[in-house]
Amino acid sequence: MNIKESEELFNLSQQVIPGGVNSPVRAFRAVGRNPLFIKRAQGSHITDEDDNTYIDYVGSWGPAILGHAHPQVIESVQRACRDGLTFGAPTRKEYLLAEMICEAMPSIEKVRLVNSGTEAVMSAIRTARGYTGREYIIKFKGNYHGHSDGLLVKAGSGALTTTVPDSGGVPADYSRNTLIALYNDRESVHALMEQYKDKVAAVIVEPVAANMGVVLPEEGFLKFLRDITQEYGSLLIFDEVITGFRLGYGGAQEWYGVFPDMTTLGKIIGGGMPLAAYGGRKEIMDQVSPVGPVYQAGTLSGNPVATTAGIETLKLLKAHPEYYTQMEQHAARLAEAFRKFGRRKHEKIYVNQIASLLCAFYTDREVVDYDTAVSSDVKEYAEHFGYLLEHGIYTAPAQFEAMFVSVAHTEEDIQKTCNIILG
Ligand code: KE4
Repeated sequence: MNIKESEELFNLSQQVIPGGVNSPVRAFRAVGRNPLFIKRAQGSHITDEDDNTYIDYVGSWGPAILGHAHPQVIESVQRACRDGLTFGAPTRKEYLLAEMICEAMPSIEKVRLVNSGTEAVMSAIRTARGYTGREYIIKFKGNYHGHSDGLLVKAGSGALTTTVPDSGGVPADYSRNTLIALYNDRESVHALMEQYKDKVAAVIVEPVAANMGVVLPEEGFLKFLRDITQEYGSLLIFDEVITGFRLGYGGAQEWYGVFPDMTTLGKIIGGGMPLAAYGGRKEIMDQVSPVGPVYQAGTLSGNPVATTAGIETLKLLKAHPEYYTQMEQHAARLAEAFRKFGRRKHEKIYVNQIASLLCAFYTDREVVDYDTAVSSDVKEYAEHFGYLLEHGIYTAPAQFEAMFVSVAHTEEDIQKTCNIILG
């Protein structure tokens, strides 16, 4: 596979950008290769600087649910650009997109548009603390909510519950108010709530975990979180940056019928442009400036070009519920191909799949939480990743991510991918 241009660009890029990338996972370090530099994407395919083309199952980590460069989205964005890129003033489109989000997820009565999932989660947590007057946040081991200081934490060496920073540059004190529970482990949540009682502002959870690979909530786990937060007067925050409009038009909260107090969104709602959001009940969101005392702001928040891409994307998803059925069927076929590969080669493979999200873990254990997810053999993953890439299939360059199927993946793409998975 000729990747000369990518190699050259990678050498140059590392001189002026840390690791040659603007987000660590893109560096391909987890799969022991140098990254490909992508120059174009169309539908279900991406093309690198050496004109190698791949069937893309990363989809920019979720936003490209319609496939890349959907003509209706592109045309509307081009038109919007001609009216100016940014005004720093309220626009009709911010209202329209906010209205669409509230209509899709009734638990969201008011929503604030921001620029990234990190910013959405950071702001949601600040709002939860402002609304409750409490300081502690409970998150789950293996859940990722962006890179704000208070969330880059790991279990402290002593008690499981307290945390220490999990990144350079984060003062120890910043992790003091972040507690860690175990995904799908009700007792770990109950113990924390009992210990911290009326000091917990919120529990934040990925309703379907997609940052330790894909791990599904066990039967009743989300309902348990809904009940226990209500019991202790804490807020429940669903981080739906990945699952929002991905599992279905109403996200994980519609899929599971569990409705949080606050929701964070990103990726799909920007249609590929930098746009994210946090929202919830009116009395919570009215804590946010300029109405309430919780400050949050942003020069490009609700940007007219980004909101155009988001509106067009959501319009297409809403008008075509059949898209979700198609994506789920295609994802199920890919999951079965990975399982068949596992059985045939006596490899250890365990696959989790829900809607258009899936992940193959190279382990013989059932992957139901963080510990079973990390039992996966990351070398096996890297090896299969390399085989797939060299045969034109672009999957996540790290085990603890997800595969994303889009509307643009055709029957032919799926069949070809299954054949290559099976080798
Ligand atoms: P961003 O700040 O990257 O827009 O969103 C942070 C975030 C928040 N919540 C969830 C559930 C997320 O998955 C993310 C970001 N997802 C990663 C993929 N695992 C983005 C890819 C990357 O970091 O380059």
